[in-house]
Amino acid sequence: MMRKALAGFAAVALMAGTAWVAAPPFADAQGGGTVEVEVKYSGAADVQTLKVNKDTEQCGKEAKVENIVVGGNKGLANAVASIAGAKGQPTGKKAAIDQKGCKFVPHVIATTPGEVDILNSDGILHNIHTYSTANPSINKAQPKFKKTMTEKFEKPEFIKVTCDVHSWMLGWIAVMPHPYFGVTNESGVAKIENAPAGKQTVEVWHEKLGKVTKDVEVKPGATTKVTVEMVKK
Ligand SMILES: [Cu+2]
Repeated sequence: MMRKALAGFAAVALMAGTAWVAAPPFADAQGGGTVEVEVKYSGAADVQTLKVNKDTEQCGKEAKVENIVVGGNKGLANAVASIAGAKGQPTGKKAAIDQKGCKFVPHVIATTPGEVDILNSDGILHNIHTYSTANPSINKAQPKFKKTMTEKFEKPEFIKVTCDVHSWMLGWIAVMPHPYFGVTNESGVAKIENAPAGKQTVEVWHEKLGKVTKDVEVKPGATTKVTVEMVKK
């Protein structure tokens, strides 16, 4: 089923003449396993609270800047876990990030190269501004009537997203080179589905804490758990 869907996607990509034609063959998903990555951080959380003096009806009177979010059991949220150096086709799913309450929701999204929908649930003026090197950077207004803007991110990269109207707004779009990734939830857990079996290296990225790797043996058809500690740089 999955393979068929991916084959269909590849055919569409072929017709569209996109770069995916040159991508290596899809790794055999039937032999894949799940990796459950628990990311821990022993340091203190870093969430700044700022006073808001504009658009308070939608934004509220206070904004939180979520630099380091630590949940119960020292779980680190908003980290991207992936299989380092893996090869694979794009997910074929369009990712989305919303602007809601003058916050990017979720704070971090991860996707494979392609289109991303940038939503404006607030119904006020926002201004998307991305900071990237591999992809062209975007700096454009999203007026209140514009519910969705679709942007293309073709190259793997961790892209910082801000809003020039609301200085505290900060989010990340992780464009990953393959589909074997997950973003940690508020408990610090990310699931990587269908990861290629065998000896692999899990790489964890966090916007403030950088990157950490850990070796793991992925068992086909089973869930392998791994705990990764991040430390302050
Ligand atoms: Cu904004």
